Amino acid sequence: MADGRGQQLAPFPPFWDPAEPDVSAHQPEQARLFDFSRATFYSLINIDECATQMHYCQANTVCVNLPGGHRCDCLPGFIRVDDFSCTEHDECASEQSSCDDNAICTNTIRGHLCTCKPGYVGNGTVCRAFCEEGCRSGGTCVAPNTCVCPSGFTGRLCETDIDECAEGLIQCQNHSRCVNLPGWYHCQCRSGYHDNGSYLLDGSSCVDVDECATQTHTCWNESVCVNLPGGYDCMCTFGPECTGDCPHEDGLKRNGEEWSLRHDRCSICSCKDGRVFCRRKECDCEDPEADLFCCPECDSRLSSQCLHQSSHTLYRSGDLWIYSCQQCRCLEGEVDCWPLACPPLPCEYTAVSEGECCPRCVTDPCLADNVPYDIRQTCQDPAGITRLSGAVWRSPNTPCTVCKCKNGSICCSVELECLQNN
Ligand SMILES: [Ca+2]
Ligand SMILES: [Ca+2]
Repeated sequence: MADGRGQQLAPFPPFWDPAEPDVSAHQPEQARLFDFSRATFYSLINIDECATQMHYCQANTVCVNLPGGHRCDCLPGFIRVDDFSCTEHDECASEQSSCDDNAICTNTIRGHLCTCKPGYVGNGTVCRAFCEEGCRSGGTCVAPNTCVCPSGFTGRLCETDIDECAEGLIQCQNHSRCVNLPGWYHCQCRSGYHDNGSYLLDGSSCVDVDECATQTHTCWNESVCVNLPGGYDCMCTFGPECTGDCPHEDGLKRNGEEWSLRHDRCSICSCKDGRVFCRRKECDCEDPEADLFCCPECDSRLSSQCLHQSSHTLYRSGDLWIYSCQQCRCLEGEVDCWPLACPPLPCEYTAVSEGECCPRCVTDPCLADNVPYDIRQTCQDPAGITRLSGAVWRSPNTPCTVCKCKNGSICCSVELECLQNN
């Protein structure tokens, strides 16, 4: 038969038609005569399938005739594969198969088959977990539809940056403030402070700017600059200029006077003892007269909200977020974006990781993506050939390995696609 089952060797002879139930009702003896099974039929006529070559026994078996059918017994020392065949060895049971841990092993004659389990893809020898929507931000697909995210990212597909600043995961030292970046964060020196050159991650390398020594102060004539942590002071003790008044915008502001800047109506400045202090006007959202231009966070009008570029998140006027390596801001219903400011790096080699926007320091020049090729720095490959900086070559022994000379360092990588095709 088409399905190869040994028990169904020939169609049942058409001498009993179940569509005629009246046969048994009116002629019971005749019905009883026909009421026997197929097996009984074959045992009665006693066909020897083994002798007549009507059996389906295959490799490494011996056909055994039975009343009403036959059986395929394994030859001594052989192991069953299925009803009709046996093999000398079961690699699947003895764990000698070449199947991946995530493959199903099927024993066959003279070998075995490896098929990747559902949710995994590959040739059976190598099965890799498959994530239908992929993993973002450099995440790794470790199990079907399961991503493991690199540090700094979260979410089902690793699509969400962890805001280390908002979640209080890190503490920036006093003289710095936390700035969130995709994949990480950085502690930026507060105004009046600058980095001493060691660029420590927690901001503890932020030191006071000496405005007096660097001549960046604005002390007037006879007043004396005095450096202070995070700022400076102008001391005027002697002379006709020591009125405490402040020269400002081509005029003179009196000591204690307050005013708004001509080009920035959101600021408020004051003169105190010869020094000008400017700050943003404070916003009181309870005040119905609040200037919404200066205080966008007080703007609750629907028309002032913005829709995030890639999601259904609504932002209020004044809100900030990061999108596509840009800092974006919602202002009265309009989204304004500008490139993200990246922290300065004190190192020679840097690289931008997948999903991130700013480069980070790396020690290995092979991992760096900022190597300026210096033609004087050559490499000697294992065969003794001198390669120029920037040169790319394949090793004759391992053709799937591609090497590159990066400023004196040989950087090799294996091409996975090449390995799979060879
Ligand atoms: Ca972050
Ligand atoms: Ca200072």
